[in-house]
Amino acid sequence: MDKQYVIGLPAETRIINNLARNTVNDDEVAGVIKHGGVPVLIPTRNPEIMEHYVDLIDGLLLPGGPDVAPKFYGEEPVQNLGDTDAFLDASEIALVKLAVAKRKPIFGICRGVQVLNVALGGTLYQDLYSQRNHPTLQHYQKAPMPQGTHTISTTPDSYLAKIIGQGDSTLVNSHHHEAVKAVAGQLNISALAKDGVIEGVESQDDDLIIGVQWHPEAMFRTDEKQDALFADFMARVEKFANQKAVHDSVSTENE
Ligand SMILES: [Mn+2]
Repeated sequence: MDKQYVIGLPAETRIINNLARNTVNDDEVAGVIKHGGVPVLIPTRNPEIMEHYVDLIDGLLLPGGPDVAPKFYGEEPVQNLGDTDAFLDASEIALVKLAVAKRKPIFGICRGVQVLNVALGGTLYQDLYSQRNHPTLQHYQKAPMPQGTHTISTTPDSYLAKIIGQGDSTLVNSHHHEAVKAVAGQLNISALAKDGVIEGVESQDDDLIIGVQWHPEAMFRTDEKQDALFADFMARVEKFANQKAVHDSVSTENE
């Protein structure tokens, strides 16, 4: 990659030593840097200024984090909903809508796949175990995060299958009790767990959006398939940035 591309990572606000701190997962930062990206942290207290950030970045990485407040998809909170942060939700939902409008590629991880689904009109299980009528696997694993524990089946001919392979044998880690329920209209399911829980979604007509329910950032150092997700993200960022550069130069010539 000749040029270095700027990747925005929304920051979760956490109270550390009695101070509110803007935090990102250093493994996600490392995955971006490994593949030539320049990560920038996006504070999320002010949803109304997100357009400025989307103009600054070439791609958006939506990280893992707390549950999504169900008011954003028209539901009341159930008993087993976890911690939520409506400022984080509103900021990330704005980032998704703006990134889609401005054709900046998105890579959603865990909470990230949930947020992008909600931003585009889908819904979530607030808690798989109390809301799902099927036998459900252990999706909040007790194994260390770098270790895969359940398999997924990629959708044949999906874009995800091109990255990590066709078939039903890819082992992924799992650290969630929420999951995509109704898939947003412009997304397709790209992967399922063996119990039917949705483990990946992607945009239908292009490769602008990829989201996975597991944590590739905890696995990419030792697992080639998970590393390929970060490599593909940066390749998509480069492709869309080049398309925009061609579009902008044509627009300038016509002025
Ligand atoms: Mn899972």
